[in-house]
Amino acid sequence: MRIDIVSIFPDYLEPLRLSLVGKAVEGGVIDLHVHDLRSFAHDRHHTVDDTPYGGGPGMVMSPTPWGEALDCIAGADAAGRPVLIIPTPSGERFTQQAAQQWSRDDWLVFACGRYEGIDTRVMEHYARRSDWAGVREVSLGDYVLAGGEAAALVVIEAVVRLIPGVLGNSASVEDDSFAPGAMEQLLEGPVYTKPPVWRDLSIPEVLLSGHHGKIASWRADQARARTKAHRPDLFR
Ligand code: JBK
Repeated sequence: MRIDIVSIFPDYLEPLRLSLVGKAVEGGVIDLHVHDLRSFAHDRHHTVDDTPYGGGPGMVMSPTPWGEALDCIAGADAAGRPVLIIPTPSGERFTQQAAQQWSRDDWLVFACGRYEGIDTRVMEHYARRSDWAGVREVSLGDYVLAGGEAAALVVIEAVVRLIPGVLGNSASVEDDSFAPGAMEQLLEGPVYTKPPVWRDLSIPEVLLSGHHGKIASWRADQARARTKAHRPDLFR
């Protein structure tokens, strides 16, 4: 899979060189390209923002450098059709289902906005371009970030770990809280490892019983209790 990321803070994406995603990059599973949006702004100060039409606070990212950057990334000789993903608080909620869908795509391009966002015509334009595979504006949740970079890191990690061969143990993917077919839509319950007693805290007796049926039903009870307490919205 090819992944391109456009940002005015390319160093913000350096964590993609670490850990699980970093190994996928080193191993050639991911062909990663990080681009500095300012290198596509040709004025003296490499300006990427301007005041909003209609007035209001803050600044809006100009469509001009965005168009140059995206056309340069997916030029006339491009190997395929990229999906343009734009993290924004006004997007549709990012879910495990979207992560699974994108893990099967060949090419993802992330546009990381700052300030009050990117001029909407950028999304309109690339949604209509037949040499692009679509535009998805996605939000991680109802809170305010300084820009799309941290959200892009989250989306990329969620996607890349689903690519076959990236995770050592594919059973852990199927066990994920939000994986389709996981215990309905329940959160995972508590987990324990050695030592059996830690600071006066022991582990639930049932986990030492060796009775796999009892362990499975205890875990299901725990998952239901945790979901009811932490995520009543998931609990029917
Ligand atoms: C937020 O994906 N998000 O949730 C997001 C992206 C960019 C800015 C934001 O404030 N919440």
